[in-house]
Amino acid sequence: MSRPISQPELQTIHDVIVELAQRAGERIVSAIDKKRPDIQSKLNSVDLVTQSDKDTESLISNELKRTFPKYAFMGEETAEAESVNENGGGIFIVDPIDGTTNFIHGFPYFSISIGFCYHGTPMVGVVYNPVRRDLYSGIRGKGAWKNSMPIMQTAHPLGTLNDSLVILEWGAERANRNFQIKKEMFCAFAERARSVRSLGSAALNLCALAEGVCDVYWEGGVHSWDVCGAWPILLEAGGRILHGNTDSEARVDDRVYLAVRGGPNPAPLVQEIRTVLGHRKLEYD
Ligand code: LIP
Repeated sequence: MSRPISQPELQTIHDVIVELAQRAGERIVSAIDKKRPDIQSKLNSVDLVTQSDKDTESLISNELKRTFPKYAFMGEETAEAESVNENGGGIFIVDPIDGTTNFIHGFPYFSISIGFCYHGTPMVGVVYNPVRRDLYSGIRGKGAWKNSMPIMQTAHPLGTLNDSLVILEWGAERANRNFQIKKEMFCAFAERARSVRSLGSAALNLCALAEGVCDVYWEGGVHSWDVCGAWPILLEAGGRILHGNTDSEARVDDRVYLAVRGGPNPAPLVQEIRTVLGHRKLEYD
């Protein structure tokens, strides 16, 4: 059995990645000011990457490998396979720009997301929106913060879907069974919820739940780098992240998530969403 990781070590990791996310953010914002980003497509025409994504990942990976050589690194732009439990130890999981499409369009909802997983569990996370200069962070067992102020769990109970603001994302698929399910669920939520949002950054969506400004997030197809940085933030703010297809607590690489904000009495809302989902299951390799 390897040793548990100590709170002082988690705090050190937190402080380093906060500083790094802010430094990366300044670079990304200065790239916006200079020119339209250089865009390339990955899986298809809606799955995009820019030179800023690559440069930012390289800055973050160089710094983390230099500062914490004993821990592994996985980033969206360089990962060859998704593995969150590297050698059974610690791994940094990074999305250099979560919300690349928003970044390309200048829509100010994208973030640098840096998470640290230990034995497959997200323990520390930072999500930084460099346009709004909103910095969210969390350490498991210690708390979550926005711009250095503690994020307090709301006392406002979760209600029904009818009382809820729901986030559903479209991802990078446009013509398969998963996309069909997302279309059906968009309509189902639109009919039943107070309203539906699709904002384009999984990391910031989970932070919106942590702050209590949205109630539900449902998405499939994202990866551990999209969610790992925000994971400890939402859990420390009292929220829950469940597998999107089953009743179990989610693992960071499940790729299908149903998350709810903190607050008393989440079970009836989760049950209502499960009933609306019915037989629909999003499937990813
Ligand atoms: C994005 C996610 C978003 C999802 C997009 C994309 P990226 O991350 O955060 O929720 O719907 O397809 O994966 O690719 O901008 O880092």
